[in-house]
Amino acid sequence: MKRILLPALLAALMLLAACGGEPEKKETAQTAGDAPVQAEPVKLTYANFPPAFTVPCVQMEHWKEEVQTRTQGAVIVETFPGGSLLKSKNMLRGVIEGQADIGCLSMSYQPGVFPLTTAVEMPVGFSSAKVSSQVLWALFEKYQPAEFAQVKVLTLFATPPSNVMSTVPVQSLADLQGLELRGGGTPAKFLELLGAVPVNMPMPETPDALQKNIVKGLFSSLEVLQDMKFAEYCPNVTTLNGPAYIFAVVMNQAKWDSLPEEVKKTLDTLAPEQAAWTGEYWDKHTADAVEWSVQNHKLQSFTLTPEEMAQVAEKTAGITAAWKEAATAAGVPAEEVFADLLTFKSQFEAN
Ligand code: DTR
Repeated sequence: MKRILLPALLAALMLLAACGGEPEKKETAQTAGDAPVQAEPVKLTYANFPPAFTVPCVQMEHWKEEVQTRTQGAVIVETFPGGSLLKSKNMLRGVIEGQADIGCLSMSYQPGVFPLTTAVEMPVGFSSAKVSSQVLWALFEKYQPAEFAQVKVLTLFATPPSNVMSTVPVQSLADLQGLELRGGGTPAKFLELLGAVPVNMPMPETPDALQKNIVKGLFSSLEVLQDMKFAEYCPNVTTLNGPAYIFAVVMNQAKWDSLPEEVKKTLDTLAPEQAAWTGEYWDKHTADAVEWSVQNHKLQSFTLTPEEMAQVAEKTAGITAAWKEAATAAGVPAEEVFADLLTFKSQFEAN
């Protein structure tokens, strides 16, 4: 009898301790401050295509830190730079299909796929990436474009203006004629109208193409002089203040829908702040990279004469007209969007 009673008594005591001894631990979300604390953190994978040390990946790590801090650990983000999870070409599809929860893509690499947001690639003379990134977000918020209907947009950002980095000095428009330069999307169109030969290839393939002399340079924001070590091959810069490249960070819609409301709120609040942070960081880092290239690779900078710059504006003026036509055909209210683009630009420039 004793032998049977003792284990039964012990089991009963353990059950009692489990049920009533300690304050109840909730399985569901509790609110602490403005973010939820969950029993099990939500884990999100975040894919990016360029190497870890480039700006699109620096902004990814910043976002990750912000999210983990603001949700007090309720969301954990695992980052995959360098195309280690998904490559640039299939980023949108990959996120829609759930191969990654989150992905960073450049709309500039897929002409025609993003008819509204590519307004921000127009050569309207953006003074900084901070301004163009904020304008991009403002347009997105106002129009909620159909091009992102299948995903949740977590943030958007744009590069500083594109300029020529080349193996040979480009001191005039004549030097640009027939010159093969890496470029994509609207920036590539801009090059073409000036007589250069744009070659579309992903950023990570460019160092190899430069070494093999397949391209004589590239047309991009200048921070890559340092980050991708392009200053080594291209110690010449020509200022054209050409169009920016634009980026989006998107999330799988079903994954987004499954997030706790408090987490969604936190991510929505972060979205425009992240756009401004990335633009500002990109501007500052670009200035530092140019200085680094002068110190380490004797970078030479060239500007065109005011007459030639007027020719640049004249030769590339058709880009905006062509965008309006294509955007209208895709169902975008192009005139209204373009007018808003200019209004938002002056508003953010004034701040
Ligand atoms: N210029 C575009 C965008 C870009 C600028 N810096 C980076 C760094 C990594 C990837 C893309 C970009 C481009 O050349 O693709």
